[in-house]
This record gives sequence, structure tokens and C-alpha cells, in this order.
Amino acid sequence: MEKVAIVTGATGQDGSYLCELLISKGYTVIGTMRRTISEESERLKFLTKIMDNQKFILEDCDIQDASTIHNLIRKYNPIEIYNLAAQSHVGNSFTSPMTTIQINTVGPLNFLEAIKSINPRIRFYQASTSEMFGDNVICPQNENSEFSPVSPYACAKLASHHLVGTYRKAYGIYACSGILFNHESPRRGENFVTRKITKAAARIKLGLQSELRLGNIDAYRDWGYAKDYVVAMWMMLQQDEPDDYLVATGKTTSVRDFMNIVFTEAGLNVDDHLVIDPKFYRPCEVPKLWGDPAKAKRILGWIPKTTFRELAVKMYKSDYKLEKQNV
Ligand code: NAP
Ligand code: G4F
Repeated sequence: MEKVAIVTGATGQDGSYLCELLISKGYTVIGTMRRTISEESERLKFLTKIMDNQKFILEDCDIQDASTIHNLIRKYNPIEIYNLAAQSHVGNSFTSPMTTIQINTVGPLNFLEAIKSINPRIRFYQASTSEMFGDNVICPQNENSEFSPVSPYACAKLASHHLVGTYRKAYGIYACSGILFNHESPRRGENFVTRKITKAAARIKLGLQSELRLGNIDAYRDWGYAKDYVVAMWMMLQQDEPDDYLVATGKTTSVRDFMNIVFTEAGLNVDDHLVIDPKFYRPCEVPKLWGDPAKAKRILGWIPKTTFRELAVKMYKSDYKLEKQNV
């Protein structure tokens, strides 16, 4: 039987890696993107490896639109749906709280409702987040740690996290939340701190810019590699019973640590270039995220493969190569 999966947010970091993974596992993948006026080739750049693959189909879908979701499910009859689409920037959620709630809470609810009414056997993955732990700094955090969200983004994600649990209990739907800690890659959006740092270091090295302007560099995050993390998403939907899993490396490091590794790799002195700019401070900060992935290891057999240093160097080298084309 043909295995069909829908992946929302296919043009994003995780969506692009997950589509590649599922195609390699023999799925026909319906990757969705929302139509915007921005340059299409730019938005599809992470999908170039699979764009011409017969097993990959690109569809328009704004996840705020319930009728589009219903039509998509009826058209393709998927066995699995991975909902990765989101307004994923925490800082931006303070300036666009309504949009964030619409996309990050109503979007997943649209899928749960569609699955309930069209085919309750469809397996559903929701992209939950370590941001839900917020200012709870009792570490390391695990699946039973208290949620204490401190941004509209985290509040929206926490609501959808609870909706997943509720639809699982109430209607017996196979729905899972992956509580993923920060994961990065050369495909990371340029307005997230790691990519901002690796891109700036590459440009400074090449003489294309001189400053790196950042906000709070003393925040701690548990940082892993996105390509390792999408494997855990798939594993969650292959179990006998649906459940929620935390996915992390089990180590925590600061923004400052990430910056130091990257600038040392580039042969630069960070103090010559760093400017702390209050513009990048958030109204509330999440001071420390540090996850314990023991359950994912025990039940899914998932382990992270890429170290923090390898990740930082990989991202720097990729940005250096990209930026060199501009010289
Ligand atoms: P990302 O690169 O920002 O990708 C998000 C995708 O969602 C983009 O392709 C975006 O498309 C799409 N999107 C936004 N609004 C949409 C809408 N209304 N309808 C349809 N698509 C929409 O994020 P990511 O890092 O891959 O993260 C994937 C998911 O995991 C997100 O839900 C994020 O919140 C969650 N998460 C991420 C991390 C992490 O560290 N990366 C950790 C925990 C959880 P456009 O090009 O149209 O904007
Ligand atoms: O890279 P960030 O914007 O990621 P953040 O806020 O941790 O959120 C990411 O991870 C979450 C999982 O925990 C996801 F759910 C979410 O979708 C996203 O992928 O910021 C990391 C840290 C923050 O403490 C921030 O205040 O870096 C600090 N930071 C300092 N200067 C900055 C900057 N962040 C950004 N984006 N830009 C700065 O200039």
C-alpha cells in the first residue's frame, strides 16, 4: 500500500529535512507551503534536492484555513500528518501575538478537527517546544516538568500541546507532541541567534560587515542538529501507542559559548565586533533550557548524533561558502 504523509511548513528548516527523510523511507510526501508574494525560488531553496522527485508533491495550504486542510486530507488520504508550520520566532510573537495564536493554536486545531471528522486513524505529529517550560529553570527539564510559558509563542504552543493530549484522550486519535529543544542547521532562518552569528562571522571574515548586534547573550539553550531531530518526529509516529516525547541533547550552553566557538573557528576576536543592542532584548526571557531525552532514548531508541561544536562549525562553514559567492 502506498504510504502518504503530509508535511506542513515544508519550506522551513525542519520541514525540508523531514520531507527528505520521508522520501528516503519510501513515502509519497505532500509538502505544503503558504502562498505569499515573496520570491518563490527563494522560499523553495531547501527543497531543491527533492523538488523533481516523483514522490514529492508541493501544495498550497495556509493552516489557518480549515477548508483547505479538509480538501487536502480528502484528496491524498494520508496515513501520517506532521504539522511543522508555525510563526516560529519567539521575539516576533510579542509584536504579532494574534497572528501567532491564529497560526500556532488554531492551525493545529484545524488538523485535529479534520482528522476527527474525516479519518480518525490518521497519525498526527504536532511540533511542540521547550519554550513551554519558559522561566521554569529547574533543570534538566523532562516530560513531567512544569510548564511556565513567558511569550505569546509559548502560550500558543502550550494550548496546542494540550489540544493534542485532549483529542488523544477524548477521541482516541493517534496524536503526538514532540517537545523539541532548540535545533539548528545551515537551513536555520537568519533571524534566529545561531544563524545570525554564523552568517555575521562569515561576513566579517570576508570584509562584508564589521559588527554583530545581539541582545541577551547569557541565555542557555540545549542545542542540537535539525537533521537528527526530524528522525525522532518520524519515530514517534511508528510506535504502538501515541505519546509525547522530549527531544534534546542533554547538554546546555549559552549564546556566548556558541558565539565564541564560531568566532574562534573564523580566526576572529569576538570583542572587536560584538555590540549589545537593547533592541534585541525581549519583554520576557527564557533563561535556561536543558532537556533530559531519556524517554526518547528508552522508548524510541533515538539518540542525538551531532555535538554542539560540530553543529556550530558546520553552520559557520556553510555560511562562509554562501557569503564567499557575494565577494
Ligand atoms: P521555520 O523554519 O520557521 O519553518 C516554519 C514554516 O511554517 C515555514 O515554512 C513557514 O512558511 C510556515 N508557515 C508559517 N505560517 C504558516 C501558515 N499560516 N500556514 C502554513 N505555513 C506556515 O521553523 P522550524 O525551525 O523548521 O520549526 C518547525 C516547527 O517546530 C515550528 O512549528 C516551530 O515552532 C517548532 N519548533 C522549532 C524548534 C527549533 O528549534 N527549530 C524547536 C521547537 C519547536 P513561510 O515561508 O510562509 O513563512
Ligand atoms: O535563536 P532564538 O530566537 O531562539 P529561541 O527564542 O530559543 O526559540 C527557538 O527555539 C524554540 C525551542 O526552545 C522554538 F520553539 C522556537 O520556534 C525557536 O526555534 O533565541 C535564542 C536566544 C534567546 O534567549 C534570545 O533572547 O538568543 C537570544 N538572543 C540574543 N540576541 C537573540 C539575539 N535571539 C535572536 N533571535 N536574535 C538576537 O539578536
